[in-house]
Amino acid sequence: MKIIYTDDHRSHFPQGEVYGGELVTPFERPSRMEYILRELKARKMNDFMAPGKLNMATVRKVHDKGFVEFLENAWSDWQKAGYRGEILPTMFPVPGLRKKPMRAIDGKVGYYAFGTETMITAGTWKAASASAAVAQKGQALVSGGERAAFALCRPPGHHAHHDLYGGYCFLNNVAIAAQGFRDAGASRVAILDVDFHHGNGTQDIFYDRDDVLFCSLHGAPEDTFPYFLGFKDETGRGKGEGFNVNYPMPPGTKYDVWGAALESACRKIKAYKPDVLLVSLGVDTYKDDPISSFKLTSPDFMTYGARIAKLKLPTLFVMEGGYAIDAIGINTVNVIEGFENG
Ligand code: SP5
Ligand code: ZN
Repeated sequence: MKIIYTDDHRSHFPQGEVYGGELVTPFERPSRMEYILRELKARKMNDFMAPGKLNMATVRKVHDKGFVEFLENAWSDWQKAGYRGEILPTMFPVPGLRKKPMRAIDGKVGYYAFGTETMITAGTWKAASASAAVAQKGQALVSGGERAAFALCRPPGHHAHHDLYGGYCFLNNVAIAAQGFRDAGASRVAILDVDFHHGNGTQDIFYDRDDVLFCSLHGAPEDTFPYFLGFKDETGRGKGEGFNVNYPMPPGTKYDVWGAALESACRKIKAYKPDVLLVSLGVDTYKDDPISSFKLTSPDFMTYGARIAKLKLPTLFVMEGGYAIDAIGINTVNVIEGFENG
């Protein structure tokens, strides 16, 4: 399978992540890609391609115009304000306050962020826009007839809403690719999100739509990030009613329960008869992931890759999370290998 990748992700590496009241080295770090690349090459998966130029028209169909401009200009605006650190919000327009357009960069940051763990730094826009271009290239390949492709995106995207960043995500790569499939002629697009965390951003973007089915398997929001979205009763709105399916699961979930949820999601996807499948591929469901609580083993990743292949759909894998660095390569490539042999 073709793998789309660029080194541009390296320009996003904030010095800190707010974690348990400390500033720690971000879990979402450039070396994640090195481990995945090494394992791909070790298994003779060498069909690499570079992305093209980012098609901004597609980006603007899933993201707010002001939000995209904010991301592009945030670093220079922060510099102009005289700040010496990285960009971190201090105030949010939570219910009770008012969400009005802001002039001050500090106000804009709170307006467009949903949390505090994700810092913006000098190279964030370069990396985030390149990551979206990686997803777009994968979409173009699959739209052009490839059975499958792997968009090795970094930074990840599935937490980014129409107009909010957070959870290590800035532009929603999988949503941008899904929109690209629609624009290229697909009538129905299915997104299967297997990252440990709920794909709150992807859900938000497609919540009112019936042309994109979103299914997410994740840690129950009462227990884990992103906390305030991803409940079972979120099923879509208006025309989108019935086209959003959440599978929240408790801490300690093993493959018996997780695999049953996957089976249910695969049946929903099959019944939807999509033209194409996107997989938000996070491997933070792994038992040793430092910020997650599911208990999948490395062989489980191969098993579920094969199950996804049985859907027999043109498929684009889009990389999301996974923070057990020494196993991220094995687990990610297990999914791809399981799919290819499945
Ligand atoms: C793409 C993706 O996987 N984003 C995840 C963002 C999670 N950020 C919040 C981390 C907070 C972790 N708290 C873990 C408690 C473990 N004891
Ligand atoms: Zn995750």
